[in-house]
Amino acid sequence: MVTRSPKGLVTLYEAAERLGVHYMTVYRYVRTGRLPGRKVGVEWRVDPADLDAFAGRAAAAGLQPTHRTEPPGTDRPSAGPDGNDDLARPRSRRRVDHARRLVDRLVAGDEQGSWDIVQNAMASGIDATDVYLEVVTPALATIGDEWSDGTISVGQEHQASVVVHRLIGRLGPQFARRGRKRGTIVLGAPAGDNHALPSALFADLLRGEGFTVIDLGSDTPPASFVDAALGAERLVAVGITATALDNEVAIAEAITALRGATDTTIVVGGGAAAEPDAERLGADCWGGSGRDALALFGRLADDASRSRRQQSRREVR
Ligand code: B12
Repeated sequence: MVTRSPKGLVTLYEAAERLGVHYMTVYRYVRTGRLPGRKVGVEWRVDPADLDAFAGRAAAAGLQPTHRTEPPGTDRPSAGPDGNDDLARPRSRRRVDHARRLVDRLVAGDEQGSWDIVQNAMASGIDATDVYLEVVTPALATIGDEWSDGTISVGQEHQASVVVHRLIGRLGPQFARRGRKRGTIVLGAPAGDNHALPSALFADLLRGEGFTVIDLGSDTPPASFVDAALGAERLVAVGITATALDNEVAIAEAITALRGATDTTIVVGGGAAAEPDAERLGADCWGGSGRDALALFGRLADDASRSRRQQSRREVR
């Protein structure tokens, strides 16, 4: 059954079906910008015209993918239009679909099996950041889709979430950086949002970029955002992680409380928010997710340290 949004956009599942590649391959095309995608809520959708253009480029490059016949989960290689993807590689160099394998182990609640997949991915040269962004995040997106279409149960989704928390616990030390920190980021999900994994994972990515992170986790009361911001050393920004839909009132309340007590920069990000939402709710900006969000916090830290330097020069004069 193909799920269409009102504008005729198609899901990543249908895009994968049409291209004859694995779901995870299409997800990667979209996340890396090779295939234009739009977020509807927290799910990606693709315009069929973009899909046709993409398939045309693949055909022109002599890499027209064949139709998929294997069930999901097999390690079928995939093709891309840039001549630099899996079908173009010799068999020995084909990339194992770590994300799909991880889905299977997570849904089974198998921590050791999940950890083995993470370790295999790292042994094959994927660093901890890419394990989060290219393996764990797409695996969770698949689990969300499978929960949504009834393929897996709520219990399996919960079990998978618990295992991911434990994977994050094990991977966390990989993101420790020595030396002077770039400043502090306060992160948390707004009140009523029970998703703790997005900020936990993003906190590690920020730590890997040299930040101190105070992660308040899920369901954070506005006053706790304020307390954390006021107590933070060299605060760069407060990031509000929005994953649950229809939770705008809580996001706005957190922003209002922060505005009343601090002059910090407030960034909204995560799967349930989009740029116009963030601005409408009173945030300074929308941060997106993944590498774009990391780059944004990097720019904010650079701006903050520039203005601190200017301030101290003014004080000297
Ligand atoms: C795990 C999970 C849960 C777990 C959460 C467990 C936990 N401890 O976190 C539980 C089971 C509790 C849960 C509950 C619900 N969930 Co849920 N959940 C998920 C799932 C599978 C994974 C979420 C996740 O961790 N993703 C991994 C993170 C790393 O991915 P990400 O969000 O893209 O992460 C990036 C950004 O968040 C960014 N980032 C993080 N913080 C910040 C901060 C700033 C400022 C910036 C700039 C960026 C940034 O960095 C990350 C890395 O790039 C998603 C599926 C999905 N597509 O994500 C559904 C999903 C989010 N849930 C969904 C739903 C519907 C629910 C429930 C309403 C279900 C229900 N009926 O009870 C409840 C909501 C409860 C509530 N009030 O919050 C829907 C959301 C609605 C939609 N269709 O858009 C999804 C998309 C599933 C689906 N496909 O339908 N869920």
